[in-house]
Amino acid sequence: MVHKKRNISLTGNIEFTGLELSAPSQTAAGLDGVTAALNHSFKEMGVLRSMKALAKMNQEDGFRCPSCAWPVPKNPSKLAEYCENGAKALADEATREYVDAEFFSQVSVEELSLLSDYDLNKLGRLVEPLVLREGNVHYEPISWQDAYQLIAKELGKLQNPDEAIFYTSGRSSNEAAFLYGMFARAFGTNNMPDCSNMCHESSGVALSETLGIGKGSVKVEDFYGAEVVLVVGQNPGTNHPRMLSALSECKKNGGKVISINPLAETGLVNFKNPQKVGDMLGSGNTMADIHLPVKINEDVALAKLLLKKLNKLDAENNQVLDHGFIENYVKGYDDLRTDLSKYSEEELLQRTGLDSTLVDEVVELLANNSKIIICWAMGLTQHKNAVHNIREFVNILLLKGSVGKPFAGTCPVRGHSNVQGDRSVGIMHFVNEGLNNRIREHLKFEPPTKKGVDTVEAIQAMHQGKAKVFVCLGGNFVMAASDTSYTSEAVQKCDLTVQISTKLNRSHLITGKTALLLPTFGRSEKDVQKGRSQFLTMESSTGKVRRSKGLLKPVSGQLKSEPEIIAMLAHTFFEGQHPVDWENLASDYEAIRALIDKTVKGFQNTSKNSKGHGYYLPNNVRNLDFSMLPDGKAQLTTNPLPDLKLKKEELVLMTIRSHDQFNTTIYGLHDRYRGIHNERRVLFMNEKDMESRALKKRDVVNLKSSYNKKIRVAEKFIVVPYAIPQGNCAAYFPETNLLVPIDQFADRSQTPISKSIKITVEKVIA
Ligand SMILES: Nc1nc2c(c(=O)[nH]1)N[C@H]1C(S)=C(S)[C@@H](COP(=O)(O)OP(=O)(O)OC[C@H]3O[C@@H](n4cnc5c(=O)[nH]c(N)nc54)[C@H](O)[C@@H]3O)O[C@H]1N2
Ligand SMILES: Nc1nc2c(c(=O)[nH]1)N[C@H]1C(S)=C(S)[C@@H](COP(=O)(O)OP(=O)(O)OC[C@H]3O[C@@H](n4cnc5c(=O)[nH]c(N)nc54)[C@H](O)[C@@H]3O)O[C@H]1N2
Ligand SMILES: [Mo]
Repeated sequence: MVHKKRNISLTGNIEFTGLELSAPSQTAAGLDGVTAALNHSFKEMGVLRSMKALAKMNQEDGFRCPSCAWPVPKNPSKLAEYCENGAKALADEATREYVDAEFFSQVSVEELSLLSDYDLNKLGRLVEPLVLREGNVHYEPISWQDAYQLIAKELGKLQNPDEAIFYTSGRSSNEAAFLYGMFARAFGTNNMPDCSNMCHESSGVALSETLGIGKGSVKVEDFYGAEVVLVVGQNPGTNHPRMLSALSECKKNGGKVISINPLAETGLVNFKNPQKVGDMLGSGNTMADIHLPVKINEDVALAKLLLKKLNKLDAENNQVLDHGFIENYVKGYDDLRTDLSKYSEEELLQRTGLDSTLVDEVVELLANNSKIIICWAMGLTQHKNAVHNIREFVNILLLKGSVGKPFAGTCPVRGHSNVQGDRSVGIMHFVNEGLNNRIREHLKFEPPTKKGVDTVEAIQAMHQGKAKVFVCLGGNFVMAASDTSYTSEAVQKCDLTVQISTKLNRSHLITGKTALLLPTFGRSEKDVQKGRSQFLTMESSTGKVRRSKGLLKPVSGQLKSEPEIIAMLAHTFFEGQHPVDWENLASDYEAIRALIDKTVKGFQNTSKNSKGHGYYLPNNVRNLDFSMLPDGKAQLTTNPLPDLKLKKEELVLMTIRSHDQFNTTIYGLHDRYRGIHNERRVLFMNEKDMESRALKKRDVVNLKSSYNKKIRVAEKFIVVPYAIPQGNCAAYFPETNLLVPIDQFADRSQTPISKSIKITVEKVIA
């Protein structure tokens, strides 16, 4: 698999790294977690730099953790409000390793592409602006001014503003994302795909149409008094470890936690809170009271089964569902009952693959309690019927009256640390009339009114030659998106690609004809403008806006902040002739926040209110205001069962994260909790499926997907027997993204089907 002109590998050399297996861990975090985190930090950052930075992570006067978007509670642990993976994210960003122009003059992009993603990331930070000129294979230095001019010139050449695409990953601040979104609009396009399109877009669609807001409704404190918390399709022990502290608190107060997941993920089995000395010494807390090992993509069947059983119990005593709530706030109850009557309990149970006594235990908990929170992540959002998955779980909350009151509600657990804020301040490919009106009023320019492209459509537009300039504010687009070969062809057709990034990744090698690499600060670094050190703001998963202020000395004097880069690009492009004074915004973040307050609904006096604990953005669900929805009510919905049309030999593959990665950034080669050491190319399989295919532990297989007669292959994975439902299997992303066809995505949210890919496995004969 190679680039036609530059000879770029999409995978790096595929070599095994020495798999060792152990039994999956019984306990998450605890001392092992702290040791792993500190080892990693000290190695990457040095002891002093690590201690200094870790002491300020998630503290009021410090910076927000660059890892996930889980909120910081009101009274954070004084010393350590972070987790193992937060510490790893910090160490990874604040590493002392770097690649400069000298390095790139010696090593070509073709040679670099032979490295694995793990080795590429290890090379370290980008420290000066670089350009890869057409036909060349070596990046060379370029001044910031010339880089801005080059982008402005290429943008100026376009026939139509929709030939440019502006991608955003979720690590940017509100200030940077706001400027970026406004620049794209001022330039004339809504082509603003973002990582959300591959992530929680399905949640946004499902929640907007049922509850009137695309975000969750709970606050972190709601967990403390919840009676039942469902954790569906989410692996918090690895991806949101601080959430385990909230779940522990919930359990301490008598709440029950139910995990719905094909895998018994470690954090949900047992947890030792690294912030509590007692916990560290003891055996930890059993986290999930009940674990339902549902088959992949059978969550609608399970939710329907729960709804049916709850309805049946309610018919007996009228006390299981909240009829007052349904009467006042909810539309669609009769249709929902009619829908449920079409399915038999046996059929639903059989599809889920679950034991009926476990399901009945969950029904009993749901029947007898109403302070219910449902959390979910990628296990629900990355399927063809993802929007249905989420709507069916919202049905449960609505029938129970479990929204708009304390200790209950929806909790889509966000991924990137500011992915929610980016959307709030205007990163979206669709048109928001209200926002457009406020842009006209306060920014005094005419925003475009035509819908832009999302991630999938962006790739298609580039592939068809309809888009020629591709700018990325962070991220690793080529590796994160589906259909790696197709996506890389698409990006390589562009005239210019621009990456505003912290660390080296494969999207810096798979580029347009000309490519720019613009290095920027990480979260933890000090941002000084006009002699004053600045803060930025971010929004957590629960809708709270808070400050973030870095403290470490930047890895290089040549870095610029994201807001400065975007503002100076806009200033260069418009040559100072635009109603927005971009040049001034480059160094005056207070002025950016003042514009956000005026233009973005819900933001108020952000410079001041973001201090300390920060402030919550308005949320209609918390006030039981559904006036924006049909009949002014929350909507129950009916959602058909999915049909993957599996062939007999096919398995359903979910592509998941190991414990040692942040999305496409690979920190290490272990997945400690699942008992995998020193290897990423593994395929988790049910032993019966191995048997029926005559496969043994450690056999090497190729994974093949076949959609619309096209066969895609991911080579060389080592088979590992694992407790996973029959017919299901799992492997890590991004190595498996080349199996997902570009046109296989969720209905309406267009999120790639990364959690239900139909594959066959074929033994590689050595
Ligand atoms: N350390 C670390 N933290 C992260 C990230 C990271 O890569 N590393 N990524 C961040 C980002 S951007 C995001 S979006 C989040 C992702 O957080 P998660 O969604 O927890 O991440 P995944 O590894 O994709 O895990 C999906 C989980 O869903 C389960 N699952 C898969 N398919 C199904 C299904 O059909 N039904 C059910 N019920 N379960 C299913 C899998 O077994 C797995 O436990 O984490 C964020 N935080
Ligand atoms: N098969 C499969 N594919 C998936 C998923 C899956 O579960 N399975 N998950 C999807 C999900 S949920 C997501 S969110 C996407 C992630 O897609 P992206 O957000 O595009 O990818 P990341 O790997 O998070 O991006 C990492 C890069 O961001 C840059 N970076 C890090 N910090 C900063 C910063 O502060 N500023 C700037 N400017 N750059 C920074 C670094 O250069 C780093 O290499 O992937 C999606 N792809
Ligand atoms: Mo994500």
